[in-house]
Amino acid sequence: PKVIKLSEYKQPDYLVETIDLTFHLDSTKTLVQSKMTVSKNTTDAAPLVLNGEELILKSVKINGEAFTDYKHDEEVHTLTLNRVPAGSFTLEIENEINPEANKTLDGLYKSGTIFCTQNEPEGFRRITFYVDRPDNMAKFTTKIIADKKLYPILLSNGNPIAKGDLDGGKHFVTWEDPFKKPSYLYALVAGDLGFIKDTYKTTSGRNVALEIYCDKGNEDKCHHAMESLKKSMKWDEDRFGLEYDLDIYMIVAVDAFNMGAMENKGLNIFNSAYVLADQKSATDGNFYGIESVIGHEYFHNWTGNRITCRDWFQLTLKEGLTVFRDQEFSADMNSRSVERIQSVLGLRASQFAEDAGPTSHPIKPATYMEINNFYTATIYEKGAEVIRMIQTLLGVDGFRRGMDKYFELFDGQAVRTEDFIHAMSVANDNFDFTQFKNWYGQNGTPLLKSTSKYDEANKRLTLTLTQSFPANAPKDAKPYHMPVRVGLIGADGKDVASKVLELKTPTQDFVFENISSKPITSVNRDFSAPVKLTTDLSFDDQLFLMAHDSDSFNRFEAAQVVAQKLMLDLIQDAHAKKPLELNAKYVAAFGKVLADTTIDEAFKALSMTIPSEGILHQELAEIYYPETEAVRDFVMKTLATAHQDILLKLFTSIDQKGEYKLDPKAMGQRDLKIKALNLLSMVDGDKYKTLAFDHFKSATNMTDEIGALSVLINSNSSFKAEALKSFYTKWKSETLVMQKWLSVQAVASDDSAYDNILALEKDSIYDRTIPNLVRALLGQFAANNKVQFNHPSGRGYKLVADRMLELDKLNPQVASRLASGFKDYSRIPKDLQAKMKPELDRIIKTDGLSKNVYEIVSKILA
Ligand code: B3K
Ligand code: ZN
Repeated sequence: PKVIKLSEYKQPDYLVETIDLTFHLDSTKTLVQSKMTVSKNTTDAAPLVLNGEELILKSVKINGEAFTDYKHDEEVHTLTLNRVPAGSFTLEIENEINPEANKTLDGLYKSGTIFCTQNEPEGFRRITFYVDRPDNMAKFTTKIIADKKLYPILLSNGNPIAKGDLDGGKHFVTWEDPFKKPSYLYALVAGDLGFIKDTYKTTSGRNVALEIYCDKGNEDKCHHAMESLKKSMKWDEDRFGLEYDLDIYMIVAVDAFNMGAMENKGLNIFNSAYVLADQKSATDGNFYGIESVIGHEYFHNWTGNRITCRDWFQLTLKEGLTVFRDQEFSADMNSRSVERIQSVLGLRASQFAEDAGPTSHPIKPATYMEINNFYTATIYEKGAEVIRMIQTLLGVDGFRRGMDKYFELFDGQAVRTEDFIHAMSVANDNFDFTQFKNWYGQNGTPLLKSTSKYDEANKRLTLTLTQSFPANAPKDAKPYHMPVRVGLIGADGKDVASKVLELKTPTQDFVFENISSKPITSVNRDFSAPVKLTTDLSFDDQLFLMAHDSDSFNRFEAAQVVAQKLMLDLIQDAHAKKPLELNAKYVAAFGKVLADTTIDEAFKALSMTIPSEGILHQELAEIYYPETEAVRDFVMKTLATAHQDILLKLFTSIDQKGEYKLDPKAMGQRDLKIKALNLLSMVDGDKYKTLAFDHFKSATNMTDEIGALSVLINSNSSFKAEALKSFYTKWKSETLVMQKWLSVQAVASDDSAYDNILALEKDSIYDRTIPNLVRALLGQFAANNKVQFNHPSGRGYKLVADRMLELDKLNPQVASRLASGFKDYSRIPKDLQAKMKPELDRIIKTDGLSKNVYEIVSKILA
């Protein structure tokens, strides 16, 4: 497949100014009529080349006359029109598509009985022939014609301007979007949908109609999404002075969707997992995720839609910025410190792993084969960290001035990351971002080392920060400009100094004067730079930070650093078949945190996090999967056995009889109970497994119900089978809940996971054309059941490779994401490599492989 390069960017030869679309909707034969005004955008003699994929061309007219001087090349997906008029002209095209046969879930397709679209990044070319790239911005109108009984609701972007009945039981609605937009933001929905309605009054007093659509019967599960939408609208006004700009905002929930949600102008389309929730069927994590994704798509209206990307290499311009905005929104709506810790844990689990592996790329890549492969943790989450660093360098007010400037300069345009940086700079006395821009073009997680020296005689502390690059960074990598937030803590636990240091050179000394006694250093507070930090702090210093750091992130982090170090040593012991022994000081410190009554429940629950297998694998030159799992189990069991009384007290003292609430306190309490139960279940004997089964049976909400079920499965309790069965009987008609049921079984650590997966695929609740179900079962197995996926027989590899190849024919985007399980290839033991390699070879040699899968697997094998 062809490699697309940023360095070869060229403006489009032709631009579309307006496009009027008419759809005659039909499940297998939809007629699309498009009428565009087109004008030339180059002085070169160039034909008009339109993108188009899987389209049946019916007719072409220019300025009202039939036009025949074209070539439709279905191999390379283009329609080339030769000798088109010199000035502006109208181009009319008719084509036919088959939405029901479209299982790629890109373009126009059917999710159940609902017609819907997904056009980012290159789906619009599956609807009609077009200059399908984000720097071509046009005004869209849409007339939808469909059977009135089957499809009473007809939606598209903008405002409805006409509607009426037609012959033959049909009706139509016409929509007009007053804002110019790229085709990737285009949307259409039709169906017999249920909905809820509300209104929002903007600061300037305009009323906006809010509508959320779903399958009939699910209306009651849309209220949390509606509340989240109103909160998002208010927050963007308060924090960034940004108001919504149309009279109507619609969200549609569908079951068949490739990702989380899509920010189409005025008509978001969502994976139903990010809309539908109620106490009984959704976890606290689901409620939290819905608020954040509703926010994310809403915030795109300004950062993405009003100002969009010039080309797809700029993806982080809208995604990194919008993730940063949704993280800040979540922090303001919930607990700021919990939000920060959770997002850093997420970054480390996915982005750090990605950045150290075969598909490592900078937040602004220079090349791609398939752009769908670049909707990654790096573009999104690391991108958000880069934006956060800009805010740390400029301050919250300076950052806001930069945002205002960004909209002042670029509203209505398709721009580059450099334009964003330019706005930030001019709004802040021309702040020099020259070196900071290295964050955009260099891959690999930077390493940061901190050491300190205290000079007693002069009451002076010198902190030395040293940055370096990981092995896979570019050969000519240049030092980063890093904001490093640092605190110095006195013996009484109080800060004696706190500031943001700017590290620009490979190594730099920072001097603090008038420090009366030797302090403990707290470095990279709030995770101010997305780096891997090592320090000269002793074990006791870390325990001191755990108890005293005023920065909640570093208080949390200290425990992780200690646990990680101990566990990495234990993994080597396990590999050498030495007996395992857990450091007693750590066991005691863990108990202190459990017993501390000054810590709130949410933070305590987080502090009970034992570094995940995935995090530990990142630190291993050669990955020992069973040893890592065994060590983690050993650590949890040792901690639990030592502290069972206090754990049990934590579990029983939180009373859940009152009203079900979704505030941070109530969510923290539920999380703490499950974390305590999970630890207790590791203790020998049946006592706590019975407790878990009781918790499962008496649960009145999904957080407790699925939490307890997963504890029963992980502890391989004798209640496991009964619990799984009763859960299935209770929930089998709710696909979102069944996805959870599949996942807990897919990640089960015992040998039965493999056979279970084969059986579950045959269950009537499973459907491989629904991405959520594939991800819940096979995606979870490949990514999060490391021991079973990497089974010495190689059966895990073969299963996932088989499914990838089957799915690649239906939905290459879903197939290519399953490949992530293979990304450890270069670091697994030789005997596993010998099993994995033939599967990777088999995939890459398959005829007709999508470029999605080809790109990822070829990088793994490189
Ligand atoms: N912009 C979309 C993602 C589209 C992914 C296409 N493979 C959702 C989001 O980031 O808000
Ligand atoms: Zn986004």
